[in-house]
Amino acid sequence: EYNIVRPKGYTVSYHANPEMEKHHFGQTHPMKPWRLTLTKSLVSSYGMPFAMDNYLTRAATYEELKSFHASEYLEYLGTAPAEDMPRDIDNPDKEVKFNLGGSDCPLFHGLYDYCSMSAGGSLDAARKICNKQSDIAIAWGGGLHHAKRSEASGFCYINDIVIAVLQLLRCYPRVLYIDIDVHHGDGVEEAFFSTDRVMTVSFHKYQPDIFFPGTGGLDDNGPKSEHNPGAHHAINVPLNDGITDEQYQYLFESIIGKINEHFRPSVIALQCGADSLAGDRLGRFNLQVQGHGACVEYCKKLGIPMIIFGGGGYTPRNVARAWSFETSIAIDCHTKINPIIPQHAPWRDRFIHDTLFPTLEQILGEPRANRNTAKRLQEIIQHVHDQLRFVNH
Ligand code: TV1
Ligand code: CA
Ligand code: ZN
Repeated sequence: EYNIVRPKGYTVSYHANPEMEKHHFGQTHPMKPWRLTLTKSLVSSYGMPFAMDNYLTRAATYEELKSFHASEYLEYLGTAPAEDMPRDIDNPDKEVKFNLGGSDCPLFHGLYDYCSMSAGGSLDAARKICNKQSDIAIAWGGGLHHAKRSEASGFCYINDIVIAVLQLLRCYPRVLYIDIDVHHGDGVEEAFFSTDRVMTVSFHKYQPDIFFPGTGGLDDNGPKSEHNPGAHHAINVPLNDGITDEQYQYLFESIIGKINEHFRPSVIALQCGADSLAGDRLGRFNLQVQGHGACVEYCKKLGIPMIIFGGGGYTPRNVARAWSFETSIAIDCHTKINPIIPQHAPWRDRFIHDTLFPTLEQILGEPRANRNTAKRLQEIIQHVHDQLRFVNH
C-alpha cells in the first residue's frame, strides 16, 4: 500500500527492545520512554520494517558499560534502591551520590535494565556498522549524551553514545559525532576532549545559567593546553530561541559540509534529539519535522556509514513523527511516504493532527519569536571555518 521496499545497494538496521519502553521516570518527569513505543508503532504502520533488518536489542554487559564508566558508579547504579516517591518541585532533592536520585535523574524501578538496554541497542548498532552488515544503523533508544564517567546528568545515566563510538574506533580511524538535540552534547564532547580521532559537533540552545547544561559556547573547542591533539576537535553551534528550518538547514549544511572536507570522517554518529522541534515541552526552537529530517538526509547523502541515535524529545507525538520520518529517510522512501498518518495506526488520535508534517500554526498556534539574526549565523560559520584551518586529515 505504501510502496515500502528495501533500499537498493545498502542495508539499514533497526535496533530496539520494547522492554526498555516500559520503564517510568515518574508521573511528572518529562522523559517518557513510552515515546519509543509510539515511534515503533508509527514506523510499523507505514510498513517500514519490511525495508530493514530488525534486531531485538540485548542489555549491554557490565564489562561493556565499563569501557566508559567507572566501576564505583556502575556498582551504585546497579544496587541503589528505587525511591517510591520521585523527586520534583514539591519534593525537593536530598543529598545524592553520583547525581543519582535527584529530580532529573531519579532512581526508579528497573533503572539498571533500562540503562543497559539503551546502551545494548547502541552498541549492537555500532557492531553492525563495524562488521559491514549495516550501512545505516538506527538506535532510537540511545542518544543519552549528558552521562559522565562517574555521574548521571540531565536524564542520562549511561552514555551509550560514548560506548558505541569507542566500539567504532576499534574499526575506523575517524568518527564524526553530530548532535541536533536542543541541549549541548557535553558528555560526549568531554569524553573525547583529548583525541583527534573524534570530532564532536553540537547544535544547541545556549544561555548559561538559564538553559541546561550551560556549556557549549562558540569558543569552546576543546582544551588548547599541553599539546592536546583534541584541540579544535570540539565544535559548538550556540543558538537562540525560535530558530527556523531554513536557518538551521543553512547552518547545518555549511558547517557539516566544511567539516566533512577537512576532517574526512570514516563513520558518522548522529544524535537526533527531537526536543529541537517546535512545540517540545522543554525545547525552544521552531524546527519542523522537515527541517529536522533534512539533517539526516544531508548526512546520508555524504555516503558514509552512519549510526542514528535518539536522545531528548518531550512531546511524544512529535518525537514519533520526526523519528518515523527519519527512518523513512534512512530507507529512502521519504519522497513516497503518505503524509497522512495511516488509518490503522495504533494511538492515531494521540497525534491530534492526522499529518506527519503539521504546520507551525498547528503545532504552536503562535510561533515563538526568532532571536537568531543573519549576522550571528555568519559569525558562527566564520568561527567554525577558522577552527577547521587547524584540522586536516
Ligand atoms: C521531575 C519532574 C524532573 C518534572 C525536570 C527541565 C523534571 C525538568 C521536571 C527539567 C522539568 C531540566 C536542569 C536544574 C539542573 C537542572 C536526553 C540545576 C519542566 C537528552 C535534560 C535537561 C535534557 C535537564 C536531556 C534540566 C536531553 N530541564 N520538569 N530538567 N539544575 N535540568 O535544568 O538533552 O534531552 O522541566
Ligand atoms: Ca545538541
Ligand atoms: Zn535535549
